[in-house]
Amino acid sequence: MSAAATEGFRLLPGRLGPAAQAALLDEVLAAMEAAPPYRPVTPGGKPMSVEMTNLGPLGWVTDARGYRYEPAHPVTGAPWPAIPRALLDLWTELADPTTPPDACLVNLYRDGAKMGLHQDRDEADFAFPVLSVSLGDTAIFRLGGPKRSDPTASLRLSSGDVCLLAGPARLAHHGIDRVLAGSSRLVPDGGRINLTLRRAAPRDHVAR
Ligand code: MD3
Ligand code: FE
Repeated sequence: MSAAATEGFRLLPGRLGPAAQAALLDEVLAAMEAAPPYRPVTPGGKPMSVEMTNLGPLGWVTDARGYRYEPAHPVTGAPWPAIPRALLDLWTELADPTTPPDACLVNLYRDGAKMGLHQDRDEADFAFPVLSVSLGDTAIFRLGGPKRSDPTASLRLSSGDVCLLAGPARLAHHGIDRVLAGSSRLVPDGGRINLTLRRAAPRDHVAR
């Protein structure tokens, strides 16, 4: 991995044990009943292969109008479900002890889904880290640097792994090359769920 990408990147393998993974998955699956995963369309008009939903006051969406954070599900119009306590506690411990996250993007990778190399830059303040939790099948994750042309490294993200992106790593390019189908039995009907906790609004913004 390049030095630029490594600075501020922390992988905590198996940070959640089997019982914590199962308990968190139960909560996320219940939330997904209220806020069903859907296939977002890029501003360029291409449906993504990853299905998405969100938890928390704000959720990341994309459509013909662009990338942004919205307070409601674009299909149902309902507010996003709450972020599970276990995730809020993880953020307080690892990301920021005082400012809570206001968005949790839920990425559902079923057969063949992947995510191209990109940066996360739709948030107001990049000083806040992004915290990721992986559940289910193992992903082949690609991490580069601040420039698209920077060298990249390939890493595995397995169920229970937690990943913190802070400092220079916060603006690193990254993506999911593929998911190893059948590598975990956690997710019903197979696949992978990735949860990314973010602070989308400025530090002083009060969610309502
Ligand atoms: C590195 N998700 O939702 S999580 C995304 O596994 C996203 O679903 C991937 O990229 C997934 O935007 C990767 C790990 C991750 C998340 C955010 C990052 C890595 C990151 C932000 C900056 C750099
Ligand atoms: Fe990302």
